[in-house]
Amino acid sequence: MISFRLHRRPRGRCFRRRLAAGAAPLLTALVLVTSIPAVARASSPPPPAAPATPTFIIVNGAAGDPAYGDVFTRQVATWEKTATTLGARSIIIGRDPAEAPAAAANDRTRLQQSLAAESQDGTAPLWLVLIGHGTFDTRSARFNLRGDDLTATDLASWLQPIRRPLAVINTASASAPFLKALSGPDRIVITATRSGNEQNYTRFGTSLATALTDPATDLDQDGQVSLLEAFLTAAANVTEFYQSEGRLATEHALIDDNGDSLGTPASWFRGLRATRKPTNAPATDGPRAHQWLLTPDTAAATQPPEWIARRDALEAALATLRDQKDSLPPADYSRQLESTLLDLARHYENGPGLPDAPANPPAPRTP
Ligand SMILES: [Ca+2]
Ligand SMILES: [Ca+2]
Repeated sequence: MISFRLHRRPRGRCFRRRLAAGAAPLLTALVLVTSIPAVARASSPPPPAAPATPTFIIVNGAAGDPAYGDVFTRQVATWEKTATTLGARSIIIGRDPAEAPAAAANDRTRLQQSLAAESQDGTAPLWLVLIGHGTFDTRSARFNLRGDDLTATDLASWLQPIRRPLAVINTASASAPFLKALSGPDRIVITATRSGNEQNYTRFGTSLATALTDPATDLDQDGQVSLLEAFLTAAANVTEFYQSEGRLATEHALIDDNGDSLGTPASWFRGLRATRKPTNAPATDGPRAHQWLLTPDTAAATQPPEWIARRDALEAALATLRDQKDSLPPADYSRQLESTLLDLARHYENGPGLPDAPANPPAPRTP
């Protein structure tokens, strides 16, 4: 049984190991902790740490050509294995033979029914992974299924009641309109393309599945692979493919994890932090997706919920402060940054069971 809160980064263990090894003073801890990515929506209180089981709904889209069928089937198998590793429940749609009893209802209906059967509330993450082809007719984006296709509007309607943490990953061509349609609070949406007009076959899906099991995907080398790291690694590999082939890239993946309906391409990231945000976006994308782990968070699983909640709140305060950097007087920003980092450093240094006052993380001040 794995809860969403336990799917967090094992910063405590890594950080304390660093401190113990070097007997570093607090200032060193402050420097080290600056590498800790933070939470996207600092204003949101951390959800309760009650145990819960995530669900992966993995959709094997219509292949068209049998060669694509093999490609899609391999991706589905990799995602299914990831779900198993996380202790999650997995539901596969579209893989069974079309004549099988389970496929008597078409795949679109099965997806609708599967989503309707999911708990709408709680802290257990719901993952929806779409693997296949997509199309766009200048008005409506579709994900191709056996039988009736799935439109972005369909999916938005079916997901509307879902208040659980939700990640939708659409690896198909012409998938970008799904991001705008599905974006919302506590949701991560990843698409293989930046517009509906990118309708060529996408390599992002294969690249993402490969990234799930590639040790190099652990970009910050903390022993865990996050959804953000997988997105960035997959997108980078797609870019490298087109460059090495001397071809114009026909796909540009996007991620949105702050609910503003605006996606951020991988090329806007330096390391794990986005250095740009879309015009009028309230915050950068990425920190939230870095908290969704694709490998078990064994370190966090051993920490008391109170310790994890405190860590998350401090990271949230840090993320908010970073987003306010350009609007704060430099001296104020530096002072608040130092205070927050020191609190976080004390928290990691003390570990569970020891207080690290102040009891509440400092709320970044507005200018
Ligand atoms: Ca990592
Ligand atoms: Ca966004």
